[in-house]
Amino acid sequence: MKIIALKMPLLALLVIAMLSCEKDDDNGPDNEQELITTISLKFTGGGQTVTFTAEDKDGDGGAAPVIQAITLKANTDYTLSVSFLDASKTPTEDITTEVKAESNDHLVCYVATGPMGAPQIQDTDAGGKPLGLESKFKTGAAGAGSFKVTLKHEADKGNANACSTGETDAEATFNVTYNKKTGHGIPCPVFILTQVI
Ligand SMILES: [Ca+2]
Repeated sequence: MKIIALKMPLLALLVIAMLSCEKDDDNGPDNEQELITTISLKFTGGGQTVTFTAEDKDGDGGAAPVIQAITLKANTDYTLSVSFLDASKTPTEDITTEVKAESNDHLVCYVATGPMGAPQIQDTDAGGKPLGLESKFKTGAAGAGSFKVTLKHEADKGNANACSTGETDAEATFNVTYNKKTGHGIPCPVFILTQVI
């Protein structure tokens, strides 16, 4: 999972400002930095709503991110709502609001492997182009796969490979299990640790 500051230009300006000012009594850059520590995925379908998160509270380095394993029902229509949070603050700050406010500069990209259809983006930015905070998809047969979520900044939405452009604000890859509708309930989520790239 990759976690970096949401506003790199702001950080760069802060650094320049600090270098050019000998006396700076203002708050340090930590108070200005916007971090995304957490990607939260809310799936609604098959008569239930389930939420899974990928979280790295101390950002790059330090403690490894904790990425929950996703469990969904096979052959089921789902809607997906994704949120980006900064859980290093108390209370947790919802960065999704900022993503929406600067919707033209953001694009959420998804890569699914295994029996899961590619999510179809349902929402648009201020310019009518895809945003990706809301999407829907249909799961296939029972099985397993992975699901990568990436928040891109200043991607070229006119590019056929828009998700290959721009900068990455946050990214995580979840393991996904698709269960048959057996009526025996769903297994408890399995927590795994992955190393920061
Ligand atoms: Ca970390």
